[in-house]
Amino acid sequence: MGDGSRVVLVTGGAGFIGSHVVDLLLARGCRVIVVDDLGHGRRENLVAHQDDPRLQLVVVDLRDDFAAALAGLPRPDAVLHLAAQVSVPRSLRDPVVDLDINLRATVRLLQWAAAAGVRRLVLASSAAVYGDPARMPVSEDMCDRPAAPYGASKRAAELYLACLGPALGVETVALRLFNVYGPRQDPGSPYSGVVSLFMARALGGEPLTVQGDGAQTRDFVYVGDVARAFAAAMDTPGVDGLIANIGSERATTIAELAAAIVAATGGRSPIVHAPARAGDIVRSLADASRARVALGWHAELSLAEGLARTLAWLG
Ligand code: UD2
Repeated sequence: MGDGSRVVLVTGGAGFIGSHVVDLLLARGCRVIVVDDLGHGRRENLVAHQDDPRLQLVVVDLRDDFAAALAGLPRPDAVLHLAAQVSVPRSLRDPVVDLDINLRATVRLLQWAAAAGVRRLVLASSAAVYGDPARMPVSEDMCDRPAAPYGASKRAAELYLACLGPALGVETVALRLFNVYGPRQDPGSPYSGVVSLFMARALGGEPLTVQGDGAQTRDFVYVGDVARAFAAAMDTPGVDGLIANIGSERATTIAELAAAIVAATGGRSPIVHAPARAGDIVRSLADASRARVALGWHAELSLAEGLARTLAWLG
């Protein structure tokens, strides 16, 4: 990168992860078009760039006529597709909405990208494609049993990219994100990420609710590291068709996470227990060696440092 004439389109660019991708692209000299319906995304996430003429925000839902909204704008070199229906429980309640947003809109976006002459499309996929796999850590070939429509629609989107991308002449990469955390993650819903929920409660001196025995593990990856993965997926030559795990390769139990957050916030909050969440995955841990080899990417930030940065932002 570093070429100021490059244009990158980021869907979901006003969201938690997307806005960090936008920060990085602008820092590297790109022009950025953000497409976001501002359903979960927030203008505040992009406020640092409000006077930057290289950033353009187009407010449109990808289920609507987004092509009309994009007409007349510069042709992007790459599309980074992070707009999504992100709630696993909602995908069980509303599978057709999940399908429309996570699969149908992705296919339409790929067709638009082909017509616009876009070189490469990078999809934000998910560790949800794995369900509860028999072996840990998970590598990319173990993905046949998603536990919810969310994982199924993400997997289906990967498969559409794999067959349609070559047919339409668009290179594609899918990044399977593990549990992303960091500044701008919204603790506002019961289905928000556990880091943001625990931090908000700990800062308020309220109890942290560990669902289940707390021995379930997750692979927490810092949002800044994830943004670097998107930049690498966009720029690395010779990776057409790549699917890669994006995780820290470190397993943390939810009980450990709760204790670390209580300690980091001054230790006032009690930790209480509640029944395990229906359909909760017991273990999740990435084997990210493919990303390391193909993209030269690995997670750099330790969980302790990432939590400290997240707290500083909330603070
Ligand atoms: C993550 C992703 C989801 C999907 C999925 C794939 C987030 C926010 N969600 O879901 O989009 O990719 O992975 O498998 O990253 N917990 C508590 N107390 C709380 C909240 C959560 O104990 O107050 C537990 C919860 O029961 C679970 C763990 O923390 O065992 C992580 O929950 P989560 O909602 O942050 O993320 P997860 O892994 O279900």
